[in-house]
Amino acid sequence: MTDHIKDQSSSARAEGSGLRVAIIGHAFMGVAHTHAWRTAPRFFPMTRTPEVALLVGRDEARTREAAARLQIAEIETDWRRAVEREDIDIVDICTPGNTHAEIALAALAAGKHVLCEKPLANSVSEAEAMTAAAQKAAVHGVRSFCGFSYRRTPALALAKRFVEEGRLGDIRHVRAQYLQDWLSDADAPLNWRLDKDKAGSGALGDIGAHSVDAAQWVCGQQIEGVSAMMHTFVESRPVAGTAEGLGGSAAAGAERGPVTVDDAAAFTARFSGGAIGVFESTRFALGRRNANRLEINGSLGSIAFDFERMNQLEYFDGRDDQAAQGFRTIQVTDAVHPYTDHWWPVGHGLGYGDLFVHQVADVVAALESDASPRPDFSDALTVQRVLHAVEASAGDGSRYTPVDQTA
Ligand code: 4PW
Repeated sequence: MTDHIKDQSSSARAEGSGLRVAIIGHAFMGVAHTHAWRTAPRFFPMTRTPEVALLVGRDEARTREAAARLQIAEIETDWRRAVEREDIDIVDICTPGNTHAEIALAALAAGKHVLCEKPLANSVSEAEAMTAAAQKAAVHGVRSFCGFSYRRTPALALAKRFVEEGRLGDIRHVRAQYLQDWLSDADAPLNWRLDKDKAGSGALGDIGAHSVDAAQWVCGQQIEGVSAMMHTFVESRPVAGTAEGLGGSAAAGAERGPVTVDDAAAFTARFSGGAIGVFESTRFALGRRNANRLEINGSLGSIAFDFERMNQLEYFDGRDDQAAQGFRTIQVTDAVHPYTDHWWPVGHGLGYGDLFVHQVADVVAALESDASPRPDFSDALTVQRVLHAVEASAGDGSRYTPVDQTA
């Protein structure tokens, strides 16, 4: 392991040098990130062009197949070798949460910039260690970044702009729901997202983390306290199929194994600026495929966003003439909107994969200016602390006040 950190600041490196990326993990997020590193330079100006140089996976045959499909020239089956390679500038961690800390700490110590998928880690202590290491490496120009990709949705970035411009006034209510339904079928097989040792938590960390980050970022306030409930509807599932897929349905009668995480989480929250919040995360909202929603009510106005209509933002201006008041739908596809001037003309809109393209564009722009891309590890640590508080508040469910039916 390198005992010194290579100086990665702009003054130390060759001008215009490219950015060679090692992607660790080749499932859903590995594919999304590969797409992004390849596409971003075609739409966003860069002086340091990223190149996906290496794909890392434990299983050699599956990693070779993925590399061929993704057209990546080299593979490694041990992330440690990838992290130590002199010809790698960025380590992009697209693996389950139980591996994030070990890989990120080694990469930072080796002087590599790190992009780590969310949530940052499976515990606050891991997230704190990663943040401390990132702050130490930052002295040498090494940057860290956590992949809360929904911040890169133009409509959510516009909502943040509206809050910062004071269009909503004082923020009073934050209402965040992340609703999916790929686990509604009790015979959908187990995968790593249902294993606490790998995922850390279930719906809370996998999708609730996005809601926490987006709410704090758009409102510019941090969550200071929570009161929570967590629940598991289906306690065992078929041990079948690949360990990665989202959903599906295994043959009836297949051997079953335990689900060790929450299927759903619900919590109320108090924000640092005085707002109160209501959060819901579930993968059992039958009919809601990827309804990542955020509504904010202020003293002057409101916004409402639903990822299932990701190119739109609902906006209510309380200062409109009373007779004309109502939520208006903004098509967030014009050049005046965040990110959109780099893409298609006249309202053609974007998709899920483009959020990761924006993420890469923001990371590369930050590296070119020696800035720290956001959200960095310290931002992600605030999310980790909220997740921990939600789990502590929910506890074993015994603290939930029963309704006295006899009164
Ligand atoms: O963060 C990801 C979400 O955007 C999750 O890990 C999976 O993909 C499930 O929902 C989406």
